[in-house]
Amino acid sequence: MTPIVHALLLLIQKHFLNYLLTNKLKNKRKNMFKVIKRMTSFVAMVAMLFAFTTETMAAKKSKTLKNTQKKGFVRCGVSQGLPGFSNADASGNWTGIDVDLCRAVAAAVLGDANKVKFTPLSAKERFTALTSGEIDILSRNTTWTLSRDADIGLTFVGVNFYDGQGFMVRKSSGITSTSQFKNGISACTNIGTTTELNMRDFFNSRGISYEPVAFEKADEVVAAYDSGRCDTYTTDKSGLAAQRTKMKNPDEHMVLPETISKEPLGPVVRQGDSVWEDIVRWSLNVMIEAEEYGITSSNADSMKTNDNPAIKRLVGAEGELGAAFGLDNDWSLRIIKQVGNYGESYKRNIADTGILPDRGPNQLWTKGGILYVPPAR
Ligand SMILES: N[C@@H](CCC(=O)N[C@@H](CS)C(=O)NCC(=O)O)C(=O)O
Repeated sequence: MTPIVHALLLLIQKHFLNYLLTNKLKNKRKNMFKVIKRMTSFVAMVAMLFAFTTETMAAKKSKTLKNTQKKGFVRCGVSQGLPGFSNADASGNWTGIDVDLCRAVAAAVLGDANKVKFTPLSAKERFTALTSGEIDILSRNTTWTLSRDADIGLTFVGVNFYDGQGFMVRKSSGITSTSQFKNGISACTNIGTTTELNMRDFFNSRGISYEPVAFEKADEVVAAYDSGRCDTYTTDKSGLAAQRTKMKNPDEHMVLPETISKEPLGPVVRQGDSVWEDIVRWSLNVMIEAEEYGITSSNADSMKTNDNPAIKRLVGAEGELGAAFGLDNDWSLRIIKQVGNYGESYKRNIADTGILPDRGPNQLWTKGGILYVPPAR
């Protein structure tokens, strides 16, 4: 029950008792006590009703939460295979930091991080899959831009990887900087991406003529570049590092030092369900803040008795953070225990796999990076 509702009920009770005492009933003490008794149980009933309604209100408000709980799994749109971000092994097990975000939401709303159905999507088809209702979270190395966010159907909830666009070339080309790019250069890339647009801006603003070679499927882009169809392969630098691992001879290629754009990658939800949007946003924030406070999948339970109230709140030992979303108070504890904090997820998926061992900007603000999330309180 919220403090406001509680205060309201006490006020009603007080006024009613005053009324009883100042009226004719004053003399009929026996009757009065009966009425007070009835009144008290009435107030208790109303209180229970209020408590029940406030708890279920959030769930009622969110059609997506209700449907997800009914279905028993989170419907998550991912890439068609990008190591470190969203990638399936031979048995169809998905891993990656984008995958972990969806697992975190499943742990929060369903109690089990494994209850996720992953839908691989090309860059071109990803937004339609979300707006048409095929998926409920798009967690697919997707850049947050004004036009995408302002799109009638889409809402970005945060950033889980700060990236920028780069270029890969064959070492044998002798190119070590984009300043050596010459007219007629051919560049392989994915259709339906910010990459295509940035590449156009980059070459046009420098007056360099270029030949775009674009494919819908990432594997086609990689294969085309790898077979020598293009002089350069351009995409997010994380993508270049990840796709390089798939090439015939990764050592024959290098990523040039220049970064030509800002690519803040993050999860997207359908516009119009603000409770669901909040759940996804705060599932991500919990992972980042847990790292900030040193809460890990292995020590989360023991943090329940920590002296720091901020830590206690994150593991559900203090406050009622879950109620605002219509969730229980262990929602965030489950995320940390089952999926881990952001640092654990980064290490497991991106650092230990050799994709990008250095966290760069994706380090906590307290350690010189730009990962800074609002407080969970
Ligand atoms: N971040 C950019 C690029 C996203 C993108 O689609 N990148 C490609 C190249 S790394 C990709 O994800 N490929 C994997 C796939 O299509 O499954 C965007 O949001 O437009």
